[in-house]
Amino acid sequence: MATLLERWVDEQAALTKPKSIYWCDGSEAEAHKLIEIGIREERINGQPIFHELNQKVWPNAYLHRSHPTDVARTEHLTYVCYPDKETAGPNNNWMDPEEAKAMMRKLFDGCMTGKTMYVLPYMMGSADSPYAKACVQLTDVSYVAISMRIMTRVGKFAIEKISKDGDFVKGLHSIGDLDPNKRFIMHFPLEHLVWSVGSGYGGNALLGKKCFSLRIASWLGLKEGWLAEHMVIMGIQDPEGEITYITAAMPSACGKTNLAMMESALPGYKIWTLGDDIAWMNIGPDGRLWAINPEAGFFGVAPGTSAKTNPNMLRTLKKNGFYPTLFTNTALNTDTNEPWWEGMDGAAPKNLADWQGNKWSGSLGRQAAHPNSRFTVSIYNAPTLSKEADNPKGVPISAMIFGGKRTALIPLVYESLNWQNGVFSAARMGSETTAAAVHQVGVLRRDPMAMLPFCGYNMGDYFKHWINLGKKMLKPPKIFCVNWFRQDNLGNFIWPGFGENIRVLKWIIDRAKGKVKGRETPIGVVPKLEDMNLHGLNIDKQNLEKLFEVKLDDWKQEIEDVRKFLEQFGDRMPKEMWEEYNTLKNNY
Ligand code: GTP
Ligand code: SPV
Ligand code: MN
Repeated sequence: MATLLERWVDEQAALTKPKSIYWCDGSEAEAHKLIEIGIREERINGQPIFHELNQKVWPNAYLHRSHPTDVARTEHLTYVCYPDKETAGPNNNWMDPEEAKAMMRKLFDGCMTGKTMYVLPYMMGSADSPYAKACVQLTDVSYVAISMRIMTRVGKFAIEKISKDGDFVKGLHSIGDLDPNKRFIMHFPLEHLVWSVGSGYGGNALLGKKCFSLRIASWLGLKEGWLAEHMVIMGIQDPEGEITYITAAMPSACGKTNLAMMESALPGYKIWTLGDDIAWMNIGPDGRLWAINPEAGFFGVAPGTSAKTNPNMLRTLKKNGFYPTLFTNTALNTDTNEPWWEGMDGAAPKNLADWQGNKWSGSLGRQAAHPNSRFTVSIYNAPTLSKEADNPKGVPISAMIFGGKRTALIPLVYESLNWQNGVFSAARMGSETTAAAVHQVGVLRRDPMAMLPFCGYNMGDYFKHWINLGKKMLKPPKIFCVNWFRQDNLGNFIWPGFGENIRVLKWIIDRAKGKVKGRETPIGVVPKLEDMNLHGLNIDKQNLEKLFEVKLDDWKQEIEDVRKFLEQFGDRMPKEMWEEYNTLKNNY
């Protein structure tokens, strides 16, 4: 008799009408087979799906060029569907579930004709973790199938878990005809279901990532008492050998991956990586907050990645690991058959093909690699991988960091006064937009907890959930805000960033352990300069002061902007947020 899973797959096949169905098992042989199919058979826009790169320098690595209109998440085409609009909140596009399904069914009808449907049974979280979830994604593109095999744990164990639990998270994906007018990413949180059509790009198409592990999981977290967050998980080892675990939330393309894999510029300190994008956090039996990374790979921004900024990532990308490594929309050095992007070491090679495969002339200031070009690589390739990365219980979190891209106003680092005050600091966070989504880049927008595009329900309820969880924890993590991106009068970043960020992390763990005092300001505690290790940095006094200044006049407009943002949530906004708002306002 057909299982629940088989029945569901059959139903989707009846709708999408593929020529064949292929059940993925996660094996190494399968990876080779899928890559071969992507090189020799499947086409997007008439182009092969994969191009084999120089295997001597980049073992097991392949270049993928997407359709030129399909290069980033499309937030305006992303919906959450509940029977009532209020539950989705002003932070989401909303559609009635029945209406959405009727529309999507038409787009899915026969969309896999002549194609293979790949069935990917996978786990988010290591299979033996009580916090892990079993899922299945269906897709009609080998690129998506290979990417899911890198980013999640694909294998039979997921099928076993599904038959034990009788439940799984369902994802149906088709690249469709790539018409941007027929591109939709639809979430049905009440049914643990995602339907995505018309895009093959990362967060639109790898449904285990933003769609499930944030939008649907945040809803499950609200119902079940946990948090699904857009956060790095990392361990910071100090010179005494003690490891402190922290998480850090930053909007897309604002520095998470670089932080998670940082090579410390301070001797004696070492970073251990557990995750670079998503954290699921539960209150453990000891009353502390414990975090697991549901993912198993990195889908990282290529431009700016170099031996200077992120040597550990280059080691990761060049390692000959179990899984293939993919580059998407980078440029190609046509002499050496190696990937290339802006901000890689050295000058641009003489003969480059741009991200669309055309000869690059370097003229008109056009970039050779797409600004949102990315790599997909297994976390198990990382030399910084924490030995706790697969611990089913996760790691206990001592501090949480929230950071955005702010060229002015926000200090390098400050600490909130307590949990409630910290939740407010995170909720009023703003950041300048990046190329990770399709929209105008460099515009300041409010992005609470770096979750604006990913919170799968009304953010008023989300803030309340954060406040409530704080009350349930015996020892809530300390909350900090950071900003690596403050600029001087000439528009240069003041702070060197990358490996030097360890200086800020050191202050953070020193504070978490109660080792240093700070200076109180209306927004929280900033470091006293003498407590920051700044040896060997070349920042002039005026700029140094700017990094830590909290000027009353400058904050007026920010506070006004925050009020407007919070007001959108009406009476769903918890009173604690307004208490904090009024305290901040009255301090100015
Ligand atoms: P997503 O994968 O979209 O979630 O991005 P992310 O938050 O992981 O950002 P990532 O670490 O990939 O960095 C994005 C861009 O910011 C890259 O071009 C980096 O080179 C740059 N960047 C990262 N850290 C720093 C820093 O400390 N200082 C400066 N100036 N730039 C940074
Ligand atoms: C992000 O945009 O935050 C990413 C890339 O991590 S994506 O998978 O497209 O969401
Ligand atoms: Mn991200």
